[in-house]
Amino acid sequence: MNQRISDAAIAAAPAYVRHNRLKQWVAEIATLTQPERVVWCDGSDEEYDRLCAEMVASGTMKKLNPAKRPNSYLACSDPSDVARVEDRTFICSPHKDDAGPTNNWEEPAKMRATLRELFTGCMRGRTLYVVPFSMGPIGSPIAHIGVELSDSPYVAVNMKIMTRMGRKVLEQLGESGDFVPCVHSVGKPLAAGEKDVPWPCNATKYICHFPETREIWSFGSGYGGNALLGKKCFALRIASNMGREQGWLAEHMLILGVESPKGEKRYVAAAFPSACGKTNFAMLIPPKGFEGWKVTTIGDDIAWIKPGKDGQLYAINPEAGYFGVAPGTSEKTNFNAMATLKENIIFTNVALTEDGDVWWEGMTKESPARLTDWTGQEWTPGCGRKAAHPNARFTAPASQCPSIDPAWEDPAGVPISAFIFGGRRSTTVPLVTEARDWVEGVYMAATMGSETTAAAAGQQGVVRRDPFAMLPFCGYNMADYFDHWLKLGEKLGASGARLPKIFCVNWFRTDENGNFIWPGFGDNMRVLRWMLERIDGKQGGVEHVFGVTPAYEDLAWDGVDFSKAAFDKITSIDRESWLKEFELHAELFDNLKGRLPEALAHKRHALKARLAG
Ligand code: SAT
Ligand code: MN
Repeated sequence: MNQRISDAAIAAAPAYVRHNRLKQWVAEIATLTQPERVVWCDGSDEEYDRLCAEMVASGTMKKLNPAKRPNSYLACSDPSDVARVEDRTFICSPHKDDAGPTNNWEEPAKMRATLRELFTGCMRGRTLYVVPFSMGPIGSPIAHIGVELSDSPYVAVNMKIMTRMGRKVLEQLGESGDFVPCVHSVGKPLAAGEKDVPWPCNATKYICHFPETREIWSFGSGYGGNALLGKKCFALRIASNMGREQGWLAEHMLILGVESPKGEKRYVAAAFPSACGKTNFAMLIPPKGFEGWKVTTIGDDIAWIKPGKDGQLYAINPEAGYFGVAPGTSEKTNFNAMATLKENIIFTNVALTEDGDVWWEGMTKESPARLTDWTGQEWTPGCGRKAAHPNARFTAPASQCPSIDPAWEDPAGVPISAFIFGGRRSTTVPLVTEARDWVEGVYMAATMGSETTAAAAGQQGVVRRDPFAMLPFCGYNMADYFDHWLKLGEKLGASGARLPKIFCVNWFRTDENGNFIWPGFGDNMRVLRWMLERIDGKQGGVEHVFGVTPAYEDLAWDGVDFSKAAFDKITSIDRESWLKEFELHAELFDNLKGRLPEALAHKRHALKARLAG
């Protein structure tokens, strides 16, 4: 019987699959998981249409009204499977210290035994999809390949949008190319004749990474980063390990281009925690008063950054689509995203309108009079429930974005002039601060804090340290990660290359009534412009305790009424709050002690002394 499954898995491989090790591995996993059949995905539109049609027939997805939202679907998940599960995410490095105190760790052999048990027969009654994917333009020296074996057709179709997926990847892989093996199961085998549920999943969940062998195993969830393994699991947790070994960076960053009216173009990369508006920032439309300025999008979530021959850092977006937060997205907050969402979209956990379109909180000022909410219940405006889940998402092809940068598929990547780090902080952290040097910038990024959001299961709105917005995504010891950043800066600096400038921002400060002070969205352009002018040495700034900040006059205020009083409020540095903040930095550092780079401990002392002084 097992031999039969293994033979069938190999027999199912199309003739263009020439990679024997890959075929062997697929056969092995098929033997372990015992699927009904094995399908090798070619990534074609026909295949996508067929899988979607099958999911419509099985009740996993609804086809939206083609007159309103052509070629688009709505999937609603099980209410228990709506976000990343950080407490079920494991880094299984040989030594606990290599995962570090900010990751869950399990001994590789022990975790393998657990997984072997869970995966045995876990695909019974289902199809195993072989999903080959490239993170980054196929053939780019910055790109890397993975193969996900999944029993979820929802995963297969999402991977077609989110990555370069299918036949062309296997052709690139050839007979012996390297790939990251990713195994995924929703963890709900079907007995003979058992009827499936619309969103199969399992209460037991494991999202496991083996940095040493660069493998990913995910069990029990069909949602987002738990299941689309190219994203957080590969492009951040495994790739951060690869980057550390090979001298590059895998970061939780958007990448955007800015062109001035004079035609000068620069690219910046910006890190914010999940669901803090990265997609909005990446697709920013310059506000009134910025005529002639242009912002273009390379990526909205992840950046792979490698040093070029000239010592400069070049970045690609390893993804090919956006898995963006729907609630709060509107023509006002993100016009380009709304334009991107017109057709060919998979929506997850948003509400369905009576005419077969989608809706979510914040999409329009007035909510429709009647909806079917994400749980399938009838919904009316006063009913007291949200129509869309707060972590509802859209999966959209990047190529449909009106602000897409012409170089977004350039295999060489784009040169990065600045790194921006931002948390969600209602207090304490000023609008923008420029680090005076690389070490100071690394310190700022390392000590970033943020209020938690619905992207992860658990409590929302509590401040936690989220270094580099990588807390849930760094695949090794966070202290070693800081060290990697410091060393890379040192090395590039020594080679004479001009390092990107580092800035820290906070769009989220609130007033006494809890309202945001900074308008955000398009107005972030004002801050962005100041940064670019600083890079070119054309702009003033005021030095304060931990960096350089613009004076009111340094920002361009054309087209907006933002008073000096409001500016002072949003840029103020409260001594008491900062003394407390430095204590929180100390707590983080203490947690990482042993491996924490000395330069950061020194920096903390120096900054604190300056504040006290
Ligand atoms: O990890 S997800 O891809 O589900 C979304 C996120 O956290 O940014
Ligand atoms: Mn993210």
